[in-house]
Amino acid sequence: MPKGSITERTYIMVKPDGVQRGLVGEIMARFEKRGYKLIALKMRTADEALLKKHYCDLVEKPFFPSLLSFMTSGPVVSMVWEGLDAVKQGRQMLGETNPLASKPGSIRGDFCIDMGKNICHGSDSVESAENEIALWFTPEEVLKYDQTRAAHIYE
Ligand code: IDP
Ligand code: MG
Repeated sequence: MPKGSITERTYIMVKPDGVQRGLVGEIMARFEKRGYKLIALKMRTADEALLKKHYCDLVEKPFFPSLLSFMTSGPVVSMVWEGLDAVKQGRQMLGETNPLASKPGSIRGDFCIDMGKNICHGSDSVESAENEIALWFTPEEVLKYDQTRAAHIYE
């Protein structure tokens, strides 16, 4: 078995621009193909109260009002992916906050140009992942099941 935890979890969200642009399947496919296990999935239009909690570290930023109106403008797709180094690998797969700094091959590096429309969210630490998962899902919505292909993904 690998050194790290294969039950590390990250919160990944396709933002309203990603949903509108038809990138939900593309983003999910990348995590599936990489080997991660999908353990929660939901679509909804988030309200301001939820987003103020989700982005609590950004509420004082000058761009926060536009971030809020963008994020409440339409449905988002929320997911929890589980597997080795899910948080760090998830961030690598997403790319940098600024698409200009995002390498081709990353989601942002392949599909977007503007920081305010960067199509996806991924937790930045294991601690924030656990907080975000608890914010966007009830405990019952986060599933436990065996990934039968795990023996082909992990040593
Ligand atoms: P992250 O999404 O890569 O974790 P954060 O710093 O947590 O980046 O910011 C959350 C989101 O707020 C970003 O994904 C982006 O959509 C938006 N954002 C961050 N910084 C700026 C900015 O300077 N201008 C406009 N939007 C920003
Ligand atoms: Mg962030």
